[in-house]
Amino acid sequence: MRKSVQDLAIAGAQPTFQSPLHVGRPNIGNRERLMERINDMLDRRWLSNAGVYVNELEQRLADMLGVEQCIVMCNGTVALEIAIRALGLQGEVIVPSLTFIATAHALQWQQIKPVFCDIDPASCTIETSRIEELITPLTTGIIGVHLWGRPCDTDKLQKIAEDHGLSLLYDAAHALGITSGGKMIGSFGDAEVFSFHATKFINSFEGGAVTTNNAELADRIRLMKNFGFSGNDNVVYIGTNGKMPEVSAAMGLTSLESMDEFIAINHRNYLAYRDGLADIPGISLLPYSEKERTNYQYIVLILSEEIAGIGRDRLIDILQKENVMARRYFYPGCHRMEPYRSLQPQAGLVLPETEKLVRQTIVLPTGTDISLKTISEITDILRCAVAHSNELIELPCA
Ligand code: T4K
Repeated sequence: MRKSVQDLAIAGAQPTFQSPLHVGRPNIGNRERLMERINDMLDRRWLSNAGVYVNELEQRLADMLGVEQCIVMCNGTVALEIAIRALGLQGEVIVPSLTFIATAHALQWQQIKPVFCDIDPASCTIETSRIEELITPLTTGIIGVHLWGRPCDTDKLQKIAEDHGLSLLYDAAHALGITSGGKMIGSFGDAEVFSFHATKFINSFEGGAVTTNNAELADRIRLMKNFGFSGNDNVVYIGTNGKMPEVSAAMGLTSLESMDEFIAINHRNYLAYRDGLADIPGISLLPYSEKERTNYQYIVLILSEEIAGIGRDRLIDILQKENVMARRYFYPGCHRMEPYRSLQPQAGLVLPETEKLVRQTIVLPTGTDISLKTISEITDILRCAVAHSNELIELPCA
C-alpha cells in the first residue's frame, strides 16, 4: 500500500504497475468463437456488403433493443453523419458541448451549426430547461447524448421536439444495454446511434449502428450507407460507403454474446471503486441510477474544491506516473475545440455547468482487463495523493 509521498512514482519510486493500464481497453470475449466465425467467413469468401454476419448482428441488436430497424455501419461517426443527413437536418442543431467531438463534427461536416447547450450536472446530459432559449428559426433538431451510459431525460426531450416540430436524434455511443424509464435505449426519438468502437464495452473493432422504428427513415439510411444503390446498377439516392465489414460483424456478434458477463465485471469494478474511494475526501464516483439497467462502462471521478490544492491535472500526472493512464474525458468541451472555438468564441458564456465539470472529471480504467487488486492499488494511489497533497505541490510536474 502506498502511504507516503516517497512511495509515489512521481517522487522517484517504482511505478505501481509495470505496464500501462488504459481506459478503453477492449473486452475480447470468446476468442475461439470469433476465430470460428472468421474462418467460416473466409471459407465462404464473403467479406462485406450485406453478408450473413452483418444481417445477423442487425437482427440480434434489434431484438435485444426492442426496436424495429437496426442498420449497422463502419463506425459510430459515419452512423451519426448518415442519420443526420437522412433526417434532413440543416441550419442549426442543439447539442450538448459535453460529449466526444464526433457528435459536433458529424453536424459541422455537413455545414450544420452545432448550437451548444449546457448540461444537467446530476445526469451529465443535456439540460432540458436550457434548450428552448436556444431555438431559432434555423433550428431543425436536437441531439441528446446518453453520456457515460446515463440516459437523457427522454420524456422532456420528446415533448420539446414535438412542441417545436424538431427532429430528435440520440447519440447512444455509450448506452448499449441501458434503459430510460425502464425501456431500452434504442427506440427513443426519431433514431439513436450506437458505437461499437474497440474502446466500447461491446465492440466490433470499429463499428456503429442506427436504430429506429421509422421504416421509411431506415430505408433511406440503408440506401445512403451503400452509395444509394437499390439493387444492381440502380442508384436512386446520393450515398456514401458506411458499410460494416463481415469481420467486424463477427466480432460484434461474439462480443454481444458476452454482454452479460462484461456488464457483471463492470458492475463488480464499479462497486470496488466505490468502496475504495469512499474514505477519500474530495473525490466522488459519478453514480449510476439504481432504477435503470446500466452497463457501468465508464468509471468517472468528480473532484471537489477540497482537493483543488492538487488539481485535477496534477492528479492525472500522478496516476500516469504510476502507469494508470487516466483520461480527462470530455475536456475541454466541444465548444473549446476547433473549429467551434473560432466560430463560436462566446459559446462558453451559456455553458457554466459544462465549463465546471470538464475541470473536475477523471476517467479510470475498467472492463475485463482490470482486477479487484488493481482497483485497490489505484484507489491507494489516490488516497495517498490526496492525504499528501501539500507535499506533492513541492514536487516537479510530469
Ligand atoms: N459519440 C460519442 C459520445 C463517442 O464517445 C464516440 C466515440 C462517438 C460518438 C463516435 O463513435 P466512433 O466513430 O468512434 O465509433 C476514443 C474512441 O476512439 C472513440 O470511439 C470514443 N468515442 C472515445 C470516447 O474514445 P480517443 O481519441 O480517446 O482514443 P485513444 O486512441 O486515445 O484511445 C482511447 C483509450 O483506449 C486509450 O486509453 C487507449 C485505449 N485503447 C484504444 C484502442 C483503440 C486500447 O487499449 N486498445 C485499443 O485497441 O477516442
